Amino acid sequence: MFCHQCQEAAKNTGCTVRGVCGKTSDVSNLQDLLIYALKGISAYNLEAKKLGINTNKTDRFITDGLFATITNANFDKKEFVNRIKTALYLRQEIKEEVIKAGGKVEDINNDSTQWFADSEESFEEKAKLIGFLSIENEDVRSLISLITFGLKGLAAYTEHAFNLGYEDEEIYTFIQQALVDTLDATKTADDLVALNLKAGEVGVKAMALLDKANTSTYGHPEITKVNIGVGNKPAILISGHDLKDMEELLKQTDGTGVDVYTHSEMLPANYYPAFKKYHHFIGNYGNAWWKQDKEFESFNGPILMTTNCLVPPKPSYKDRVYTTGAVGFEGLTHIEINEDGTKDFSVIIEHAKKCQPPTEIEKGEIIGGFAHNTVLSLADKVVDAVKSGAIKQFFVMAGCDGRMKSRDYYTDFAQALPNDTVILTAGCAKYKYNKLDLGDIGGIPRVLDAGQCNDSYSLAVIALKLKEVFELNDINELPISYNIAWYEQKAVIVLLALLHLGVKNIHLGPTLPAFLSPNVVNVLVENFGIGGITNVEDDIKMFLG
Ligand code: FS2
Ligand code: SF4
Repeated sequence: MFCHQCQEAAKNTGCTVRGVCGKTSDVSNLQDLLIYALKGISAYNLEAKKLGINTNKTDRFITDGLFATITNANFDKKEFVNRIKTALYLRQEIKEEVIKAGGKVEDINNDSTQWFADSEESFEEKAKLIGFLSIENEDVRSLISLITFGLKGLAAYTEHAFNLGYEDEEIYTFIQQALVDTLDATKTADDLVALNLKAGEVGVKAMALLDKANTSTYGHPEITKVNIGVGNKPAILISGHDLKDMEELLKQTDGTGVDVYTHSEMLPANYYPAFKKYHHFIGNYGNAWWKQDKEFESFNGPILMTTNCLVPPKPSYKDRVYTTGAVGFEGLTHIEINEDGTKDFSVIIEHAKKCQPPTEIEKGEIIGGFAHNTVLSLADKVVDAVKSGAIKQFFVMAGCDGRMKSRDYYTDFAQALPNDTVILTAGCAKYKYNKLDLGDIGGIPRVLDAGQCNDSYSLAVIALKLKEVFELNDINELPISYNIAWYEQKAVIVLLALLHLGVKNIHLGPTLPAFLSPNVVNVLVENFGIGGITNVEDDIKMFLG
C-alpha cells in the first residue's frame, strides 16, 4: 500500500504498512483499484452523455465510489471487492449502451477501460500496478494526488445533495472528465494546475448546490443554543454529515421513547428549523470524531455513522455502531437504502430501548447557526462593528479536527487572539475552541459557527458580501485572515474552492499535505501565498502585521 491522502500520513510522507487511521494494506490497495475502475467507467460514461443516454446510475455509482475511499469512511474489504466487481460490470454495460446508440468506442482504449479481473487475488495483483507510486514524476504525482483528493471531497458533497434530490449534470461531467484526465499522459503540469483550479470552481458549485438542498429542505440555520448535557432516556447518537439520514432518524424515533443526540459533524443539524420541532432531539454529545473511542463508550446507546469519520471501533462498543451510506466496517450492521430512497432504522431504535441513557460528560450550551443567511441578516451590525473598529479582524478557522497533539495550537491560537477579533468557523475544527468562553463584541459572539465543513461555502458568501458592502475590488482587501486546519479530502476541495475564489495567503496546518511536492508547494506559495503554521505568537503577529 501507499496512501498519502490525509494529514496523518505516516512521517508526513505516506502510510505503507497499515494506515495510521487503521486502514489495512489490502483495503488501501482495493480503494486505489476502485478509483482506477471508476476512471474506466467514466471514459464510456462521458461518451454516453454526449449521446444523450441517461447515465444517472453510473453517475451516482462513481460519486459514491469516490466518497467511500475518503479517510475514515469505509474499512470493509468485502465492500471494495464488490464495488470493483460492480464497476467492471457497469463499465461493460455503459459501453454496450454507447455502441447501441451508434457511438464510437474504438478510441476509448487506455488500460483503465480494458483490464479485467474477477477474483480478489487478481484485484490485489492489479492494484499493485496502478497506485500513486506508479507515477514517476513527483510533481505530476503531486498534482494528480491533489486533483484526486479534491474529487473525493467534491463527490461527498455531491452525494449529500443528490440524497436530497439536488443534482447538477455539470458536476458529474467534471468529476468524470477529471478522473479520465488523470490518466492522460499528454497533460502538462500547467494543465494539471488548471484542472485543480477548475475543481475548485466546481467545488463552489457543489457546495452551493448542497447549501440549496439543505436550506430548501430544512430551512436556513438559525442562531441556536445547543444543549451539550444529557437527558434521562435511552438514546441514539448520530454522526457524520448526512442531513437526510438525520431527518429519517428523527421521524422514526418520534414517540418511541428513544432520544437523539448529534456527534461531531452532525452538531449543525441542531441549527435547522425543520429539526427543532422534535422534542426528543436533545442536543449534541461530545466533541470531534477522534474522541469517539471514549465518547461512544460513555454514550451507552447505539451510534449511527452516516459518513466519515469512523474510527475502528473498540470491542467494548463495537456492537452498538451502525453504518449507512458510503460508510462501512467489517462486522458492523449496515443500513441499506430502500428503493424509494428511505431507510429503515428500526433495528437501531430497538437496540436503543435496551440501553442505558447516556452518561453525562459535560453540561451547558454552545451557540451556533451563523450560516450566510443569519450573518447577512446581521450585516448592518457587523459592518458597523468593523467601521467603528470594534472588530479589527476576522479569522477563518474552518476545516477539521484531529488527534495529533500539535493541533492544540488551534485552541491556543483562538485563546491568544485579541478581543477585537472574530473567528468564523465551519467543520469539526470548531471543537478546538467552541467551548471556550471567548465572549462577544457588542452581542456578536467571537466564534461564529456556520456549520459543517461544506458550510465553508457560507463563509465565502459572507466574505463576498462584505467585499460588496465595503466596495472593494479584491476579496483579499477585507480584514479576513485564513488559518485553516485540514485532515481529510473534503478539506482539499474546500481549499481548492477558496483558491478559485481568489483568496490568497491561506495558512494550512498542522502540517502541509504530504502529497504536495516541493515544486508544487512553490507554485502554491508564489501564486497564492499559501503557507504553513509556526507558533501561536509569531503567527498572530504575522496575521495582524
Ligand atoms: Fe471532520 Fe471528519 Fe467535515 Fe472532515 S468529521 S474531519 O470528515 O468532513 O470535517
Ligand atoms: Fe494513512 Fe491517512 Fe491514508 Fe489512513 S487515509 S492510510 S492515515 S494517509
